[in-house]
Amino acid sequence: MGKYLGLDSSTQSLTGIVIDADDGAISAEVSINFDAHFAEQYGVENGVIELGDGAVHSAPLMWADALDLLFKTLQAQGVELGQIRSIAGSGQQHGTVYLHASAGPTLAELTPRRSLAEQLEPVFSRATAPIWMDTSTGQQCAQIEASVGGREALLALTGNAAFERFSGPQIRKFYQDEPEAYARTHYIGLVSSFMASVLAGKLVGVDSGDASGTNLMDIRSRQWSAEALRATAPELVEKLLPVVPSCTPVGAVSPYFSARYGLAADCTVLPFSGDNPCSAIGLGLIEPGRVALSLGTSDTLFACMDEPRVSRTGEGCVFALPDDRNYMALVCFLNGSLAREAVRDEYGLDWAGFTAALQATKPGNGGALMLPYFDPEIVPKVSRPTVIRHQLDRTDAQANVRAVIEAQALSSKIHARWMGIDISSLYVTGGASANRDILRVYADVHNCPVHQFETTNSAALGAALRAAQADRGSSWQSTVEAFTQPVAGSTLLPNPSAVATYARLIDEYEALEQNHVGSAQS
Ligand code: ADP
Ligand code: XUL
Repeated sequence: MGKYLGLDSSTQSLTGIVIDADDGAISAEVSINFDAHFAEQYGVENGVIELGDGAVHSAPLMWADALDLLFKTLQAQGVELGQIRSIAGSGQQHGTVYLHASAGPTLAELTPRRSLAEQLEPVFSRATAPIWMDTSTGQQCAQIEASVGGREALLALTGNAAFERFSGPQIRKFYQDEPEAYARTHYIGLVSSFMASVLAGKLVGVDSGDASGTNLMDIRSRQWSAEALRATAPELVEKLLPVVPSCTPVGAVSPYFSARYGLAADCTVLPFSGDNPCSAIGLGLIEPGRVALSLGTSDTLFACMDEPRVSRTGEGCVFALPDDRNYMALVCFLNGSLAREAVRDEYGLDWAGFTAALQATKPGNGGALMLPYFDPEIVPKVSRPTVIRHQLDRTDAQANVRAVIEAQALSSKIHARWMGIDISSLYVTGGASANRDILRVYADVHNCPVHQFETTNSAALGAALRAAQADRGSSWQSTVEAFTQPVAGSTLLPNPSAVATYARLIDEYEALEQNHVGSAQS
């Protein structure tokens, strides 16, 4: 029997997926929505607590509470939890959890007679945890970069520029704002390592996949960097456990879960990792060259890399892949569906009308271009809404539809160059990936086959696949194969004449972007 559980502790919910690695099938899937169950008790809305001035936190005790509810729900659905051989997990990246010295002993002595929430309540030295949506640490980012010798130096060391949501700047802010509470903190973990600690009944270190989202890890050695720690806060090394390898189990599940939910006493726990690194595994990005594109509210492009190339302009992030071998690159374009919907709505179209407009227009759009920053953009960095129409008549609905899609596809090619990857195929997911006329433009711009990929919870699936790979000692290829196949018959091949058109157009688009983006940044 090869059953494995993957958990994903995300912003709004905790999801569990059970896979059967022998059958290549998902056998159970449960999601606990935080607002639906805990809004009043923990004061969350959309899973988070807005504290003003850009500070966005959540409640770590709520995540533990949700873990009880998830196992209870799986049990009620008749899932035979005793058959699960190993559990791995994924967490929203960057969020930090602050614990007292009592955390270790409390975790080791959990009694199945009382809930996790009842027992864990006293272990937090900070009741709330800043999460990835927090933008309150601009000053700390500047201080950390300056202290290690500038942005280039931090990039070389950690693979990433200082980002406000990253754990290091968040820890520094806590140390500066609440020095006494910082001093009382015995252990600092991430969302991922906190959840793994609860499950394993002992403090578990951060894995290298999630540690690469902290501005604290040496991206090459995959260990904390003494220099980055020094630049962040005093005595930090004593508050962090060493970075752990992603693929080595940390031990068996806590007896709490065996007694309460019937998990096998020898069911192992793997370190948890970040949600994006786990998603990369869940989308089958285990070899360089294969690239995934998620066309959701925002658009995200991620890829597997065999070495940690960095984005000098701070456009993208680099994370260690939780296979203890490769790396992943991630670029997030804020104006994804937001921009597509803005154009759709401006011309009173529905998606069928939007698609018809794409079909009625030709690749290259007769030279008409758009810069589609309907909202401030992350990549390229644009601080205020900026929509530029170049040789594009605003009253021409069809040309505007093609222009927004061509802009997004060209931009995805331009801003993926730093990854140094020859993109040989694109695996596309997310709501807008249902639209094959949009995908056709991506196939032609990137000159590679585009495959549709059907998955909703790639992070939880990736975590379950990590558990399976570690337990079976199987190759990554054979582990992910059955679970990461594109939708049958979905492949779109590039059209040579359109490929040639876009190869000419891309320089013009890039020049337009460079002309306008500089002035839109201030
Ligand atoms: P997220 O997970 O980021 O909330 P989804 O991946 O579920 O988003 O994508 C939802 C989006 O997909 C919708 O906001 C909508 O704009 C887009 N979408 C759905 N169907 C189509 C379609 N046929 N063509 C283009 N976009 C679509
Ligand atoms: C990535 C990031 C988010 C979180 C939330 O850098 O901040 O994707 O991981 O899921």
